[in-house]
Amino acid sequence: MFKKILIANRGEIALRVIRAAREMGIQSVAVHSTADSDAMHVRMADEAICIGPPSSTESYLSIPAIISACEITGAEAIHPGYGFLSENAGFVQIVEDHGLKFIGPTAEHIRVMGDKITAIETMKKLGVPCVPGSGGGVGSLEDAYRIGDEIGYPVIIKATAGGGGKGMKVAANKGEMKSAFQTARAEGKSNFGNDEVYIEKYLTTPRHIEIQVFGDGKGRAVHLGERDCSLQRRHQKVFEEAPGPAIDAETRARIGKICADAVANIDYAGAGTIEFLYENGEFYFIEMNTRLQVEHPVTEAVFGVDLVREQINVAAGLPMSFQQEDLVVNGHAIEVRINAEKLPNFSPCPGKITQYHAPGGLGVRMDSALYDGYSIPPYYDSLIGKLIVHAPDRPAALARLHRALGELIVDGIDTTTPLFHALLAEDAVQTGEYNIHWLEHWLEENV
Ligand code: MV4
Repeated sequence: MFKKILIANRGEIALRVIRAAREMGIQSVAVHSTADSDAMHVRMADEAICIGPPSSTESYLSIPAIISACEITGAEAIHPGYGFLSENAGFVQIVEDHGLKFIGPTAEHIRVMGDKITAIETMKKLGVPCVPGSGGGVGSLEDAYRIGDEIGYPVIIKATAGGGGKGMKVAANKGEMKSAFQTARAEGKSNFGNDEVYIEKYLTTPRHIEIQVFGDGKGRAVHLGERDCSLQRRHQKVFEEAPGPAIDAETRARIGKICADAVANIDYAGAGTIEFLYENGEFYFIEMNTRLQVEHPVTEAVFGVDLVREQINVAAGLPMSFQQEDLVVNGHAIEVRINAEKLPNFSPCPGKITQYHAPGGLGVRMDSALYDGYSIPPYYDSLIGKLIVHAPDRPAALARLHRALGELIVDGIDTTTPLFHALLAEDAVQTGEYNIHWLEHWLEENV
């Protein structure tokens, strides 16, 4: 096992990794920008090292600075958290070239899944159900029209390098194809330096269901069920739950086995998430994330596992601590993302926290790097906390979420907390009868 690992991240996820490391007897090294000298991850780690100025590109994204920090401190492995360098195949290659271990999948797996066309090709070959569509890249408008006729409208044109909703355009009919195709290409080019696009049948009212998978890198893999993350605003998740309200045990076992077998087949190592759209009882693969996700705690809660401990174990060459038969859903978990944002526009709201009180009690977990008197810097993501509740069933989890939100105090700035109080009063949230468009429509009418 490693003696010392470096965490190439900040905020709550850095604390999450430091905590797992400490329980495993592993020393932790925090890295930070000059804007984060007073950040909690710097205080909580065994060692901390400044790697650059506030701008992420010159600090948390600076590969030379992070590799140097490993060399200076003697850290043997790097946990990337989520965001930043977590899905950067070039970074993984450099880490390994320096004799260090990346706590995550191989550079090759990250590269294949990072390009959506190669991800779909790979998953299709592995027997994972995909959206009807072009399969490969579509290079000309003529080909786009031909595929539109074949699969039928509406269709969606997606940039292979896309993300966050950029480089994605719907064509409701033939007449909209030209502009949608050209815009998707142009957005791919300008946002990601890649104008390759593909086409899929546009699913009008799906849910976003993602399957958590975990592999040992040696041909063994398991699934840890699904998360329903349909409640999103502008492609940012705000409320996530496990199990999915629309998924029963048989469905979970069936799609879960498909996903676990797929990643076992490619010797996938560590945590991964296979994203699907789910409509009329059918799953349609859309993309795979090769990182630990923000919402991983709801899966940890219902399966009673520590995914970060498992990631570190597997990176060190040890086996996973569970087999598929050990993994049984227990109860229901919900996560809400507390962002430093001001409603109604969700505008970033950094500033000084004059008072912070985390909720507690049975079945409540608050993952946050906040403390009384902390000043949230304006340079980074607005996520300041994740409130996760776990209870025997969904109604009890909703009640517990209501109770825990009532205990949360974050004074001095605006947060998304009022949104969750309002959402909990909605029938659709209480019944779980929502899809990927529900929140956007609700916000238009209510916020
Ligand atoms: C789709 C889709 C409908 N049909 N693909 C949005 C982001 C990207 N990750 C995939 N996205 C979508 N792909 C087909 N064939 C609808 C969306 C979509 C969406 C997906 C998940 C959660 C929220 C969403 C909001 C708008 C559109």
